[in-house]
Amino acid sequence: MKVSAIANANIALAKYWGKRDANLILPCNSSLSVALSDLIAHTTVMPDKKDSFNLNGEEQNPASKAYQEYIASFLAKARRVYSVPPLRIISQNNFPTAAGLASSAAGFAALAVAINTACKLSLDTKELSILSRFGSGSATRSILGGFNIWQKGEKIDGSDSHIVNVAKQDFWPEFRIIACITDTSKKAFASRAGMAQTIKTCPIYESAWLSTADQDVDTIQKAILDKDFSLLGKTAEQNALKMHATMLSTTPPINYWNEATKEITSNIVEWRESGLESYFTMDAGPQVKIICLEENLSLLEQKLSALNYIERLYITSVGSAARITEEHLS
Ligand code: 2P0
Repeated sequence: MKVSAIANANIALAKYWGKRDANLILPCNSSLSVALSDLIAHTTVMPDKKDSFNLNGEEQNPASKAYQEYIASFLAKARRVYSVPPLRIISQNNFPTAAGLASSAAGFAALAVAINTACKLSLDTKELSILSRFGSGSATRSILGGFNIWQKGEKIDGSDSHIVNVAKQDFWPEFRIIACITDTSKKAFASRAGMAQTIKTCPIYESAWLSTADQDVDTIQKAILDKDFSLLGKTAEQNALKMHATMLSTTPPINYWNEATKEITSNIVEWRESGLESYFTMDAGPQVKIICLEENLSLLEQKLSALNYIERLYITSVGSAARITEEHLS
């Protein structure tokens, strides 16, 4: 029997950067994200003779490093806790994969939700977020719609490192996220390796990042609940820049910035100074995500469209929770 699920990508307004336990995928700091309405992973699972994985129409080699590190490792961890038979997994993203757009987050959230139904596990939201975390840390935050915290937790078994909802999808209808795609090639430095290298070599990881990361989550949570867009935007932009400062001061430097990201981000600051309020954030890739309110969207879209380098703009609002669908992939 086939079971399919859909999950939305999320972007962190307060980022996750660094693991306290690489095997269990437990973070050093809490993070807070918003679900993106139009960036979606669709995943179908069915019991089979052995595990296999097809991503975006391409059969993945089970001996490859990526398959072992992500799919095999996820299934092995899931099977330590739950009864999961060998599975055929088919997954498709409607946006670029592994380019800093949270494709693994949406993909593993959809996979966890599909497995929950296929294997009759009856998991609640918290348990689903822990299962999806076995695949990728940021997937913890793609189980629910709206605005969500991935609480870092304190326990060594990770049982308190899960999603906590801050506000539901319909809480802030005017909130918009524009994803500016500047380069769709796979990233040169995978975030998993990048985080480990940052913890190992970055001299400012503790002082510039860890000492303020959880405080940023609290500030942004309050800004969401108060609908204080300026406080939210300012804190999110600063948080992203602090994360990129730790990346850039890692040895060797992890640099996700290109000419386009520099042009877009400096324009956002300039336009803001002249009264057009928006803020930027960037993840482990050269795409720039801009947050704004609906009232400024069309002017921003117009100005961004006139810039060089942008390959594509995705305009999204606040997205929904991961869910079962009757549409199956084959
Ligand atoms: C985030 N990123 O909070 C941060 C910001 C990238 C930069 O979560 O190793 O794919 O699978 O837990 O979740 C990307 O890292 O890493 C990420 P793993 P993941 O969105």
